Amino acid sequence: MEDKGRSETEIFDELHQFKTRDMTHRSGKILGSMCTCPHPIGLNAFKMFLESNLGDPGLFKGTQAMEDEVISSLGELLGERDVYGHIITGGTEANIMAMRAARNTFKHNYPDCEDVNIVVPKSAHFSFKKAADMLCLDLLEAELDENYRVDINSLDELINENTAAVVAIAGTTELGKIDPVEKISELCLKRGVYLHVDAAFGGYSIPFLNEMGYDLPNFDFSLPGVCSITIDPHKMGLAPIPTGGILFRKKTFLESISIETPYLTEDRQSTIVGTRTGASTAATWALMNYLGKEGYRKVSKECMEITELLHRGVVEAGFNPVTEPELNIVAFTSDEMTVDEIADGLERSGWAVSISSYPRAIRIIVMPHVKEEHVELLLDDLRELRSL
Ligand code: 0PR
Repeated sequence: MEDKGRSETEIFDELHQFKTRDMTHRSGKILGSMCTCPHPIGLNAFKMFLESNLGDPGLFKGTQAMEDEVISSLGELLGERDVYGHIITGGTEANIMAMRAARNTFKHNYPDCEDVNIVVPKSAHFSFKKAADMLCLDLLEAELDENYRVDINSLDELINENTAAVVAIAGTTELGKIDPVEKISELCLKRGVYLHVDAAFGGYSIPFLNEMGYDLPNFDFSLPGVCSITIDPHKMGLAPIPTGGILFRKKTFLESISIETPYLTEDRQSTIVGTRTGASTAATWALMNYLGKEGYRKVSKECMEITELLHRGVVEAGFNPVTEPELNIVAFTSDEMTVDEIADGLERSGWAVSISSYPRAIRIIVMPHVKEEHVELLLDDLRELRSL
C-alpha cells in the first residue's frame, strides 16, 4: 500500500484490467462449474443487504426474520417445514456443520468412544475430507455400484459401533448421480446412525423436476432417517457466491454445535464463520419469491433438455458416455483419444472443461449459463477433434 491513495478513475481502470483476465459464465465457455451467472434479482437483493451481519443478529432483526423464512421455505421444499438451520457460505461449510453435529451428538451418547468414524460414498465431495480432518474423524469410503451410486451393502459393511454419521448424495459432484437415499434412510434407522444428505447440487433441481413428472429418487426429510440436508442456493438456486444452506431436522442437532457468544446480541452461535453476511439470505429470499416454483421448474427443465441434447450429440459424435445423465452433468471418454487429449483440444478452442476422477472422463455440467448454441459449438469442436 502506498502512502497516498490514487484516483477513483485510476483504480477502476486497473480493476477493469484484472477483470478482463477472468472468464465469465455468460460466455458459455465455463463447462466444469456448478456456479452460474447470478440472477439480477438476487444480485440486487444481495447488494441491498451488504451491511448486514447475521453473526450479530440482534442488530439486524429484519435480516434474521428473512433467514427464518428462507429456512422454512427450503425445509418445505425438502419435505419438512419445521426445520432448523442457516444460510452460510456454501456446501463445504454446510457439510462440516453437519458432520460436527453428528459427531457431537454421537460423543454425547457415547462419551468413551475414541475412534469415531463417518461413512461416505466414494463419490462424496472433498469437503468431507476436510470435515474428517478438522473434526478428527476416520473417513470410511463405501464402494459405488455399476451406475456410480453408492453400494448399499458396502455402506452396511462399513458401519460399526464407532460410526457417527452416514452420508448420502443427491447429485454427486462428478456425475450428478442420486444415491438410493430411501434404502439408506431405512438402514440408518435400523443401525441407529445419523444420516446426512448432501444435496448441494441436486437440492434445487430434483424437487422441481419431480413436480414435472421426472421420476428421480426421494432424498429429503420425508424419509424418516434423514437428519440433515445440505442445499446450495449458489449452485442451481442462481444466487450469488457465497450462498449455502444447512437444514437440520431437530433443534438439538443445531444446539449440539452451538458455542457461547459473550457480548453479542445472541447468546449462542452454531455457524463456523462468526461475522456472516445477510446478503446471501436476502438473495435467496428474493429469488424464491421472485421466481417461485414455476421459475425454478423452468430453470431445471431447460438444463435437463440441454443435457439430453449434449448427451445425444456426444454419442452421435462417436464418444462413449460414462453413464446415463440423471441430473445436468454429461461425462464421456473416447476410444481414440485420452481424456487429457480431449481436454487439451477443447481448451485450445477456449472451453474450460473439467475431468472427473472416478471414472476419469470429460465432465460437463450443464448449468443455466450453458445454452443450446454453446452445446452446438462444443459438439462441432468435438467432432473436429475426432477427425484430426
Ligand atoms: N457438495 C457437493 C455435492 C458439491 O458438488 C460441492 C461443490 C460441495 C458440496 C461443496 O460446495 P462449495 O464449493 O460451495 O463449498 N461442487 C463443485 C466442485 O467442487 C464446486 C465448484 C463450483 C467447483 C464451481 C468448480 C467451479 O468452477 O466441483
